Amino acid sequence: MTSETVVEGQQPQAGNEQHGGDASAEKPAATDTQQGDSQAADGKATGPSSPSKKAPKPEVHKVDYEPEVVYLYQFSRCPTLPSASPFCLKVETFLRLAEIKYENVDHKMKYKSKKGQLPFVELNGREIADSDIIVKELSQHFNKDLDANLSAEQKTVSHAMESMLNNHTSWVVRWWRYNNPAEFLKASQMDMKRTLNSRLPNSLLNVLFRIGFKSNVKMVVGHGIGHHTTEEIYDFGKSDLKALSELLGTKDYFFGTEPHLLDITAFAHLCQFLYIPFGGMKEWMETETPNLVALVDRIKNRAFPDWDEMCKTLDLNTHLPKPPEPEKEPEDKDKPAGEGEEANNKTEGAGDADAKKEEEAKKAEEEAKKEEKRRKEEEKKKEKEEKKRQKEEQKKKEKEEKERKKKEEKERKEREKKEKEEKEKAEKEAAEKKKQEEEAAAKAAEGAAAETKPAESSEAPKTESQGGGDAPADDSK
Ligand SMILES: N[C@@H](CCC(=O)N[C@@H](CS)C(=O)NCC(=O)O)C(=O)O
Repeated sequence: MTSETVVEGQQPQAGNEQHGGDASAEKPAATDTQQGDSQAADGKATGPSSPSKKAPKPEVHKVDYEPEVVYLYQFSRCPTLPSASPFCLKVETFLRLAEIKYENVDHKMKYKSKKGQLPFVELNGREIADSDIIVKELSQHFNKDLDANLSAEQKTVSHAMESMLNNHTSWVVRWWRYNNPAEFLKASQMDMKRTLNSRLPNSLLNVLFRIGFKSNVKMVVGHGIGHHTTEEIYDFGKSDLKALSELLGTKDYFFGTEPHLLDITAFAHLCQFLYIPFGGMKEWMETETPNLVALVDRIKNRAFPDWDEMCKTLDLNTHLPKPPEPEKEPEDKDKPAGEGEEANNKTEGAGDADAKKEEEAKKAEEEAKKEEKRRKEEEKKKEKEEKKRQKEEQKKKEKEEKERKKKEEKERKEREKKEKEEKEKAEKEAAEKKKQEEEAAAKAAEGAAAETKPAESSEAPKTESQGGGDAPADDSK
C-alpha cells in the first residue's frame, strides 16, 4: 500500500518507513531509564563495535527526540476540526489540558503504531499506543492525573461513560462514515491531495479513499451495529447523547467546574457529530442536548485557541513557535509558472504514468459507482425487508389481539351460560324444595285433619253413662 491510500482502518503500511527516520541524526541526551532505548533509537550498535554487525533497528520514528517531549502521531488535520479521529483528538486535548509538552509528527498518515492504529506517541524513545493507554501512562509519567480528585463513584461513572463513547457511540459515527465515504469527504471538506501531500490527482485519491472506506463496512458489521436499520443506529447514538446530557445537567463540566478525563473523551467524540455533521444529528443535538454543545464550545475555547488557524492552515503544530524560514533559493527562470516542487518531480515518462493513473482512476471510479449502487440496493432491500417484517409483526399482533378478544368473548359467554344454568338450577331446586315443603305442609295438614277427626268423636260430648257430666277432669294427666 502506498501513502496515497488513506482510509481509516486501512492506513497505509509504513513498510520500511515504519522505523525509518534520520538515523544519523544527533543522539539526544536520554534519561537513565531510557538509555537503552535511545541508543537503539539513534541507530548505532550498543554492543562492542564491530563493522560486520548490523545496527539494531531504531525503536522509534523520531530518533532525534528531545527527552520528556511527547511526539504525537495522528491523522492529518481536517479543515473542519483538528482531527477527524476522536481518539487522536482525545490525546491532543489531554496533552493540552494537562499542559504536557508535545509535538505532532507530520508523517502524512504514513505510520501507524506497532499495534496497527492511530494515535500513538513516542516518549523518550519508547512507543505508547492506544489513546486510553497513552493518557494513563502519560498521566503517571508526568504526574498529571486529571481525575485525582474524583470520588470512587465518580470514577466508576466516568469509566462507564468513556467506555460507552469509545465502544458504542463512536461506532454510530463510523457506521455513517464507512457507508457514505463521498458524503464524509464533503462534510469534512478534506482535500486528499493536500492531506497526503500526494502527486496523484484528487479524483483518483478520492476514489481510492472511497473504495478503502467502503471496505471498512465489514468492520461495523463485525462490531454488530451494522446489522441494524438506519433509524435504530441513530437512536442508539441519541440514547448515548441523552445519557451524557442528563449527567452533565447544568454543570460546566461533568464533575463540576473543572474538566476531567470524561470531559475530554466526550469532547473528542461530540466534535465528530458537530463538525463533520451527518443524518441531522447536529441539529438534533442543538435542540435536544444544547448543554453538550455548550460543553464542546467550552473545551474548544479552553484547549484550542488556535482551532481556526489549524483548520485553515492544516498545520499540526500551530501551538509551537515557528522555526526560522529557510533562505529562499533564487527562482528557477525555466520553471513553468505556477508549478512548484511537483514540476521538479516530474520525469520523462510522467505523461505515460499519468495516463495510466487516469485510466486506473476511471476503472476505480466505475468500481466505486458499482459498489455504491450495490450498497444502495442492499440498503433498499434491507429497508424493504424491515418494512415487511414490521407489517407482518403488526398483522401477527392484530391476529393475536383478535383471537384474544374472541377467546375472551367465548369465555364470557360460557361463563354467562354457566351462571344462567346455575341460577336456573338453583331456582328449580328452590321451587322443588318449596313444592316439597308445601306438599309436606299439605300432608301434615291433612294428617292433622285426619287425626282430628277420630279425636273429635272421642271428644264428643260424653254421655252420662260414660261418666260424663260434671265429673271433674283428672288433673294428674
Ligand atoms: N482503541 C484505540 C482506537 C483507535 C482507532 O480506532 N483508531 C482508528 C482511527 S479512528 C485507526 O487507527 N484505525 C486503523 C485500523 O484499525 O487499522 C484508541 O483508543 O486509540
